[in-house]
Amino acid sequence: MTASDSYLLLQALCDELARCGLEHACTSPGSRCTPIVLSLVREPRIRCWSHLDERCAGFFALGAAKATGRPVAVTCTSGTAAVNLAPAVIEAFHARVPLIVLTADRPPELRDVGAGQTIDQLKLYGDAVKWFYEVGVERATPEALRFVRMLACRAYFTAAGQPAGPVHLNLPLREPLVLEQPLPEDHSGRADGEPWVRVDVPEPTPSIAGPHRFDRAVIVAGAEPESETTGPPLGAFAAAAGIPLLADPMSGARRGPAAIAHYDALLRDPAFVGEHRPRFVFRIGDLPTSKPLRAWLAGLEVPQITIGPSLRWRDPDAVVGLHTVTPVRALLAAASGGQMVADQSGWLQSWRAADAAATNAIAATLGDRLSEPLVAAKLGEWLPARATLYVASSMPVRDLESFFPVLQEPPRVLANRGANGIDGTVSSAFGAAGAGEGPVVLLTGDVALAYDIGGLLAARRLGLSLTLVLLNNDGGGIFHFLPVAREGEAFEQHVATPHGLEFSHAAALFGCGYELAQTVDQLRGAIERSLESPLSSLIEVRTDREQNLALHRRIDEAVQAAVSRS
Ligand SMILES: Cc1ncc(C[n+]2csc(CCOP(=O)(O)OP(=O)(O)O)c2C)c(N)n1
Repeated sequence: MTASDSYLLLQALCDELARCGLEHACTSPGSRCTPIVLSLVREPRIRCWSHLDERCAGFFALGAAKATGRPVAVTCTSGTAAVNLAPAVIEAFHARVPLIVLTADRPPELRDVGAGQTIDQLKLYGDAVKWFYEVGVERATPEALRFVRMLACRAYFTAAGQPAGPVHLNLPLREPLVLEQPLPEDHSGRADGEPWVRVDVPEPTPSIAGPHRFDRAVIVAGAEPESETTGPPLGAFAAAAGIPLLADPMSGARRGPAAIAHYDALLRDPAFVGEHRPRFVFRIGDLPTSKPLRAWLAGLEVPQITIGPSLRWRDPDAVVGLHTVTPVRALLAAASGGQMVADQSGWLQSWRAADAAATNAIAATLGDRLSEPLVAAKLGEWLPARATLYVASSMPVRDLESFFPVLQEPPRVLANRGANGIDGTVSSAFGAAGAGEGPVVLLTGDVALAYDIGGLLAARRLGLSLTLVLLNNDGGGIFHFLPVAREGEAFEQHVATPHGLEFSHAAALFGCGYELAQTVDQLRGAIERSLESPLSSLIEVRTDREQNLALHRRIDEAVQAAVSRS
């Protein structure tokens, strides 16, 4: 076996991935992975994004795959490099994001004998991949080339198929790792440029018989990989059917006259809950984060039905009675095509009146002083529909759910909510900025930013434009909402973890613009300037953890008072 064999097989693998539709790959440096990296880089249809750190590479690939809805490849060298991809692989598995992980490895004879940078990489990610395959070390015979082409198609379509997720190919490579002579031409692919194998999964066409009515129903919509195509018809359907739509911004469905923005605040109010008992619940996408919403769903003794393109068991309280496995779009098309009798009972109007009262109470409580909830609300107002808002876990994603307004054409909202980690947030947002369309704004806390500060390398090295809006409360503000906040100094040092970092230095180190915004107008101006700029910028808003907790409490009280008056 020669270097030509490895390169011929890898060239076929990359050609085949590109034929399937792969457009983006992330690389990281190393020796053993050289043939994979060079083969990806030499494939003109694949754009390669270079990273120093595999954790960043993995999350960048994740963000790119989320933004495009298509598989993205990520490769790395052997050893702990491959382990550093694990957080992104696990997030991709839980969030149904298609990734193709190509790890380089030592060949079998160099394993478990003390060879350098060699660990057991077989099934390294356990059950968090849809498919693992240990590729053989082969001569590039016509049969092996054909097999590798089939393998590439299988990897691509397995990652992309419902539910989407990561696949892992482990690629043992023997030395020499660089070519000594030019690679012979390879014509082993299909002559028409098509992939070796195509996969045809016809979309089901559900039929809904007879006139249908959904009195006193609600729709709960959470994060959904296909939010761009399901969000708009869902908003329109709910409005036509007169069904309140409790939609997390990540669902893409917080839009139109049936969307209820402040369900998180409304469902904290026992009086409101008592007066708004539904008869049906339709659940689409992931469960939203809101604790009051989850508790409310858990306590309802009414039929609850999930709708989604694959069977998933997102029901920690075991209250769902029917899982309807069908693409949401197809079902909505069938329902809208039939005879629909809208709920005329005033049910939706009652939810809307309460939501309007909550909106006013929140606006009055927030005023125009910069605060964490106000930033979440304002980003909704300011960002154009073509923008993507990437939101960090912790309070940013919760505040977005609680305070993001109902809009006609909202921006797309993405977040790493598969496993709810704060790791890799910056890199994921850069991945979305690199591979997706339209400007990307990241809303992040300071601990999440500090955690993935190395992700900022993508700004200058990869020439990417990302607007980072940093809510800096010097620690994890979320923990003040938990009972552990009573634990004094131990809480402060070991849970809240203040760090005192001066983030303008980080911006300077990584070649990002920096602005400190102290008023709403300054923040808006800074965001507008950043959206126009080809460079990345960090826009910092300083807040206080204790005051943030108190503000959230005041908002809850104001909403309850307003709703009981309405
Ligand atoms: C990888 C990972 N480690 C730890 C946690 C636990 N965790 C949840 S929120 C949080 C603090 C986040 O702080 P920050 O990003 O500043 O946001 P804030 O809470 O202030 O909104 C931590 C450590 C996590 N979610 N993910």
